[in-house]
Amino acid sequence: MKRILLALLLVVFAISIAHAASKPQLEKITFVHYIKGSQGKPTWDENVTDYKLIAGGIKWKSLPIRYSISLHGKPSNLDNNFVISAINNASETWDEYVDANLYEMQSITNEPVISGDGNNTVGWGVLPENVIAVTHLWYNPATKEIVEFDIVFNTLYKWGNADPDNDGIADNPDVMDLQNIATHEFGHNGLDDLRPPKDSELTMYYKSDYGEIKKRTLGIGDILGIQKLYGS
Ligand SMILES: [Ca+2]
Ligand SMILES: [Ca+2]
Ligand SMILES: [Ca+2]
Ligand SMILES: [Zn+2]
Repeated sequence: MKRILLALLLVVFAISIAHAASKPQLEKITFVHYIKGSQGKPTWDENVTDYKLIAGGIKWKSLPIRYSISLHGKPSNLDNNFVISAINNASETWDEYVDANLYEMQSITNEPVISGDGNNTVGWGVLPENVIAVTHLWYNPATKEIVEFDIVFNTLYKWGNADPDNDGIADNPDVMDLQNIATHEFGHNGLDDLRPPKDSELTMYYKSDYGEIKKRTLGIGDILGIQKLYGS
């Protein structure tokens, strides 16, 4: 009798293990990017070495991270070529600092961004008015593997190119710079927001504003963080 019971227990145990293995319990995390309130002049620079990993170091385990750009809900003032190049410039900015090919654009789509559909998509959607953009991640907490990311830019903002001549000096103070915000959001594939005021010049600082372009280029902390995850 005891032996039968033990055998039965073992079977139940084996089934529950098989079940857990076939259906990983994924978790979702969302990063919200806020518009800045009025602030004094920053006294820090992008040599700050801070970075913060997410949930103990979740990351992509197979590279490159392939993504699609969605033109669904794209503001009508933006032409497709500008959108595609601004977003690809943003992802490639991270690529430059790791040996591996980190990001690769896969396709252009007219489907909306959907979190949880298994596709990595970058596009537009309606968000609360103090939110510039969000990044949604899905990851497996057991393996620390990120399995999906999506970026949503808020359609309520006036998007554009704040530095059309690309000389590092903003010329259009009244547009939300697409490449600037996209660079920050791509960083969330392993890097968390930084909130201390001394991190305000880094790409992973949690707030931005109209006319800002400083997040287009990585600071020291951003570089150390991405290399910690994906190698130098
Ligand atoms: Ca690449
Ligand atoms: Ca998705
Ligand atoms: Ca300029
Ligand atoms: Zn963020």
